[in-house]
Amino acid sequence: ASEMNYGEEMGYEITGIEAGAGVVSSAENAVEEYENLSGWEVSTSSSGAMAAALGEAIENEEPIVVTGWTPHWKFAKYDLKYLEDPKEVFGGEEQIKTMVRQGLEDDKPNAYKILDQFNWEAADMEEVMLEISDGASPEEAAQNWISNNQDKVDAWTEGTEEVDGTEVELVLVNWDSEIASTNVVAEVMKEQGFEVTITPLDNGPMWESVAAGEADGMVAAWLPGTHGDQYEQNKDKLEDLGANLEGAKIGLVVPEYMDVDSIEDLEA
Ligand code: PBE
Repeated sequence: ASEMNYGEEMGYEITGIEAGAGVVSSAENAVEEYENLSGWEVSTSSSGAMAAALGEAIENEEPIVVTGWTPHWKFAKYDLKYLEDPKEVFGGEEQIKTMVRQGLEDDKPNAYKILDQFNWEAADMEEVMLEISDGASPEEAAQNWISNNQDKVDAWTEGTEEVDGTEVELVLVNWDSEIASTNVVAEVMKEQGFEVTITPLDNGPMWESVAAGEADGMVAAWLPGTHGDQYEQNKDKLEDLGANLEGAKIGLVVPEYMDVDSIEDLEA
């Protein structure tokens, strides 16, 4: 266990992100399940505010615990570690999956096929995220990735035909990872002649809008754990197009310089 009373220094606060995020619910469960976290709170704000707080703490070598996830650019920029989670509150390795509305295959077969064939790796997503965190616009970072990875993109559009202005609406939550993936898919579709709208929502409404057929689809379903509840509630009204990325993960993340390795090391 740590010799320093990090809890007091951090005001017994875990720095969270958007209130509807799965990783925030998991962090709240962790506060319930780990006795040493009794009296701690998970603050909610936004992914951007979390990243800013993390950067500031690191600049001052202060302790901080954030709700973190992989893929994310923060691991490329800072020396960070996941805290061990012996109670497995945050679950194991996850997939990011693509969900579309029912009827999309009949209505817009080429859009459906691109979404079905979209898949990439954590390193790809991280490349796009890092460029955005360094100041590029999401569209610009997406286009740069596309021009450097034309072979992968060709596999996503294989067997599809170009269209003339067919509208497609994609939904997302403004998490850095999903900004990257959704913009890459959108730029690829635009090159194929689609008119793509990207609408940011909260997590629950993102799932519900696809289930209700108001949006065509999303590439932001973290399963089986993070969005397990949303999936259960909406799965009968959605079409699951499978994984677009393997090896995702969520958990509590701290700077390497902190003398803690496990959630159980955090002090009450
Ligand atoms: N995240 C990123 C989301 C899923 C994608 C881990 C912040 C969440 O916790 O719901």
